[in-house]
Amino acid sequence: MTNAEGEYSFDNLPALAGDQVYTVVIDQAASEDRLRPYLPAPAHNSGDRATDSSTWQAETIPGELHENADRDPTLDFGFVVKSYAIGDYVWVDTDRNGIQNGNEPALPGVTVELFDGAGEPVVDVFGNPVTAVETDADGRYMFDNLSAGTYQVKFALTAKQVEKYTFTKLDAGSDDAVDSDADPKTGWTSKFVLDDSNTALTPTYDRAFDATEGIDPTWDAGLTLKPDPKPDPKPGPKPDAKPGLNPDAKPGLKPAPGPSVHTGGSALNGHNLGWWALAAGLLTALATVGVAFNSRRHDPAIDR
Ligand SMILES: [Ca+2]
Ligand SMILES: [Ca+2]
Ligand SMILES: [Ca+2]
Repeated sequence: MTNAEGEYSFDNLPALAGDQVYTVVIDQAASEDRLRPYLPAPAHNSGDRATDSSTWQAETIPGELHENADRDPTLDFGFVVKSYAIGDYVWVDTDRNGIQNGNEPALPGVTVELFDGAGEPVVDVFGNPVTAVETDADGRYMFDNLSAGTYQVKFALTAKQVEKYTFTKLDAGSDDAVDSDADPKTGWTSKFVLDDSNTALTPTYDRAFDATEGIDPTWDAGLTLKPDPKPDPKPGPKPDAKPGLNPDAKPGLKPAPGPSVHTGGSALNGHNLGWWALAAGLLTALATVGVAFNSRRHDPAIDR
């Protein structure tokens, strides 16, 4: 077993002859727990055996280790920590069903933060602090190069966004890929684990990432528009809507059936209902025309 410094050696081996080599192999089964967070480092043919890395097994150089006390300290194995990515979408849930429907727009400019299971900031596999990101023009965000562990995402709305939006319903339906994961009260997701047990991880994604173990793209937030905060101060009929119009004409689409028009056998009686419909439309669109028209309608001369 490697010691605390990662060193190992096999001592007191018989000298080799000719092109014989010794082969060192990592016992992957016996080392399963220890190696679980790791992958072999990339093969690197630098030509410097002293500093390069072999993958799972390494051999001595043919023709060497022939003399007493010969030693080959160049059989090394580098590992990289497995890495993970998460994402990926913030959208406007127009129909408020909590599901990402195809016709619903993405929401750019939403701040997304990543924390560990204790709600503390995290660092990536390179030791760099993981800072907040904003959803892009497609409503997408991603955190890449994360180490295994427990995480939480927070969708943090600005004061302006809070005025306009509220989070849609949580965990609607049965497909994590198209639901919303932000707690409507806090904007935080539930805690989730990135490691070999995460079944949402996929290597197939429409954007590039570096994580060795894939991306879990199921951490999303849907937002719905808040109702207009300023209700109509004058609900119901608006008697002053079109000042100047004859009250008979105000309803717009239906000209008031003034008795003077329909009685007395004037020329207007010969007009059909289609004409009236056309006149009504003009009343609505052009108030001044409506006024003129009404004043004619009530011309006593025509009435008779
Ligand atoms: Ca080496
Ligand atoms: Ca929807
Ligand atoms: Ca989701």
